[in-house]
Amino acid sequence: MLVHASEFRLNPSRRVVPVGRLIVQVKNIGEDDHNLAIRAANGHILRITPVLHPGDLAELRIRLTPGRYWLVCTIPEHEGHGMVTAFTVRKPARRR
Ligand SMILES: [Cu+2]
Repeated sequence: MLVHASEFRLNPSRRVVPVGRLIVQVKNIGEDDHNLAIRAANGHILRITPVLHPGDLAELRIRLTPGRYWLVCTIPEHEGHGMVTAFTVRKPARRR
């Protein structure tokens, strides 16, 4: 999954991903500093990048169980300005 971060939104390339290992690449395409965290439904931050300056790239790697998760920028007030979006981790379809 690739995520573009800018003022003030997070734009992920996918909103549904299969269960298992997930690699999230994030690029700050904006003009302010941002970061990217993966947040679970219980509010826990599972992974977080360092602060990304304009043009910076970072990568998060994680194994996730099925469910709903959030991508969020944790820089003060950025989430409230719109830098949060959900994605879903889904079990693979059963083979026939
Ligand atoms: Cu931000």
